[in-house]
Amino acid sequence: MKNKLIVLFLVVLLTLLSSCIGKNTEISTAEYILTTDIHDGGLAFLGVSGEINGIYNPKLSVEPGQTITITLINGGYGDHNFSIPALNIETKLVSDKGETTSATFTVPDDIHAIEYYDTVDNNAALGMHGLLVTTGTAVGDLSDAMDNPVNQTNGGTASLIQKGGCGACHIIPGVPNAIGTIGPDLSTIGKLIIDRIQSGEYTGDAEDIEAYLREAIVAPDAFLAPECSGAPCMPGLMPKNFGELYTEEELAEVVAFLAGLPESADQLALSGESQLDLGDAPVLTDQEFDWAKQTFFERCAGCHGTLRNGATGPALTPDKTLLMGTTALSSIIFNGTPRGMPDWGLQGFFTQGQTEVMAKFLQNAPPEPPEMSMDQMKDSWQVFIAPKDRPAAPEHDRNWENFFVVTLRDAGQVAIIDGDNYEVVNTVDTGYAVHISRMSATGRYVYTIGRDGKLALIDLWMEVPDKVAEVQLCYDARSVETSKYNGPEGDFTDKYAIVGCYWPPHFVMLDGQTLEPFKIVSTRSYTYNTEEYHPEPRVASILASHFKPEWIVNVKETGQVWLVNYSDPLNPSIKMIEAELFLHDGGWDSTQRYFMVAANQSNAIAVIDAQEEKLAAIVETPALPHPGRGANWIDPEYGPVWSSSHLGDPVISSIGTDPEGHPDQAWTVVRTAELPGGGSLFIKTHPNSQWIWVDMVLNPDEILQRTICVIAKENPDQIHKCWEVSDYGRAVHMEYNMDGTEVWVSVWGFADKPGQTGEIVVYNDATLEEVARIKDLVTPTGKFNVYNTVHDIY
Ligand code: DHE
Repeated sequence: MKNKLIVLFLVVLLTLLSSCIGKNTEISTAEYILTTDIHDGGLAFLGVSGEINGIYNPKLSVEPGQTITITLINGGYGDHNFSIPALNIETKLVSDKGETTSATFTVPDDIHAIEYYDTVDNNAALGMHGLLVTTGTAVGDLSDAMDNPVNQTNGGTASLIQKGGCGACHIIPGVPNAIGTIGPDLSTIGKLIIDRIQSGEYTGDAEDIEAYLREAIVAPDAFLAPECSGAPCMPGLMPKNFGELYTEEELAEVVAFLAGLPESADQLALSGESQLDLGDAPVLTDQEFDWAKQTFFERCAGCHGTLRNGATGPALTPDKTLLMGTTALSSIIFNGTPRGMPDWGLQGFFTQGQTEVMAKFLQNAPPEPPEMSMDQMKDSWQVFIAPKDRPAAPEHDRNWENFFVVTLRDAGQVAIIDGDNYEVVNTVDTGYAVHISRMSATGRYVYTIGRDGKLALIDLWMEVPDKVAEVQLCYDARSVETSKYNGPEGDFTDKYAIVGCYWPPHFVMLDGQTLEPFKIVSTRSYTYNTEEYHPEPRVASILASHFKPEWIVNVKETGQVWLVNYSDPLNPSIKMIEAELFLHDGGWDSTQRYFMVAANQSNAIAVIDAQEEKLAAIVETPALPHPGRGANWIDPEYGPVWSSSHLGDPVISSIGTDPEGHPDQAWTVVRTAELPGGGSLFIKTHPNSQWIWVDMVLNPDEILQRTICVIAKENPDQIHKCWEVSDYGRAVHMEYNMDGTEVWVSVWGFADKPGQTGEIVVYNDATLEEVARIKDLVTPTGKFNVYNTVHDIY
């Protein structure tokens, strides 16, 4: 109390003195009074009197040529000083509460923004730093800096940060839409740096906060921050051209602002820079626009949506992309992100120029894609061999139930491979960027769906298994399933098929023997939680019930699981179950009563009780679950569990699935096991196996991309072993053979690099030793063993 009174007395005295000074001098002088205080669990300068009164680490406005006096009153909490290292200014130390010190200096002409600190001990790291900013210095005419329209706005610090597109990757308080989670969160960066420099982990050249930030901007790989939203920060993600993009003045302003965080955010808000004028989208030539439109549809719409409303990937509508700007967008497109965005540039799919064209395209409104009618579908429908002309029994003596149907993604084909001897039995043309295959209930027929919505029907009983029919049902599809029910309500074995489309958003029911489409059901409807109309609710995974004539259809954007009863297929009854937004992939639990589906962007697994036809639970999980169909196994402690891999967090998570035997653990994550990295798409096991296998195919690190790991079921908290499957490409998707003794892993190579197009590596599941390599396959990805796919064994 006594000290506070002393401070108050000194403040009054100094205020009086400064007002006297003000009367006798030119307006080119100013004085600021600061004291020291505790703030937000650290220390801070606290403004005293005038416009900075009560503001922590206030921005001190100055003018070039002005004479400034700074007075520091020790308000307690140890020794302090006031210092501006860039101007060689440092007051004497004040050790006792109430003790004052001051520094007077002239503001140089060539500064725009500069930092002040308390350089005693680690007071700066604890929060004692702020900004000295020249008033009236506009940030220059930004309009010709680059063609990002945000640059043409009000020219403040927020505009500068938007010019670099920093907010696309970083959380930056005070800057509109700066909520990116690709790079480190910068909310308190100004407070962290000194500690980091002193910690010994730092690998760059900086010795103070300003130099650290400058280096981080112009030479981002000199030191990688330890954490990027829960994952290790990866080299190469941040563009290296900010040194060219920003002028020296601009760079200094951005650095000064970041150094002053979080307090500088409040000041930005006070300055009225909380809104930016988006301006117009960048202009593309007709040729550029057509290229970007087609390429977006082929490569990007799967995750971001044809109308770009987002799902597996974030929304890319102009209200978001204009704020991100061309630089940030093209960097993300080129380099990918640790959370699963592919590195299209690094992989060689796009040149730097093409990524910029795509970045500009994304700042324009998305073009409206066409619908597809039943007539159009029927026009594309072809039956090559009519059902009556097909074999009545297998025409070969191969063990066709142990065939693997392998997606050759970029070839637009599937390979049918004999699982007993690894011979490629046939390679069949299917759809563009072919995605998955599912089998009919007997296993005799294979249904393969391409991203172009083309469905191919393959008969495995033919002497040389081949395509017997095909049809196109939409422009963009991911899923297909068959009717598997045979029971009191009828025998639907090999009778129907269903295709789920991304665009147009609908599903189509077809004759299972001929692929003649007979029913289209639109999925356009209302989001389950807010009842808002959604123009593009895409059909994600579809699974067939073994106990009812029903398909489980997952409608991604409205968050509904539809139970579609096909017993009266022209008049299907549909039960719509409210689940969670962003439903994607999933599979049955071991009893095949509960359907477990990842709501990936919601970080949750929805559990559907297919027997009672209701939602059983929403299970919160680590970030971005992506299970494929998941993995069922018996946990030594918690009994039956179902595990998911994750695109976001570097873990696998296991959920209890036994409400009868283990009610306390049912529908909760009972275990997580850490992986060396995130970006995992698939996990797999088999009832006969002691292991759970998992990939990390979308990890940005090229070693981890081709590494797989196994976890022992008897010691499930940790990895048993990880290894590289190849010296090129990516290791993706595991599948067991029929009896669960071998595991096949795809090496997803490069279609245009002979010798590295891709292969399948076969492992002995018991010993984890390599058994065979099936070479020279073109970009193999998913593999579907006939027996396991029919019976949903995973
Ligand atoms: Fe897939 C399953 C969607 C990218 C390989 N993928 C699925 C399913 C969906 C889906 C909805 C579930 C189908 C089902 O069970 O009925 N996939 C999508 C996308 O939207 C996404 C993210 C982006 C895109 O543009 O398509 C996408 N998928 C990929 C790939 O890049 C993969 C790795 C290689 C490829 O084929 O292009 C890929 N997806 C697979 C595989 C499955 C799959 C192998 C089936 C896993 C299983 O074991 O059942």
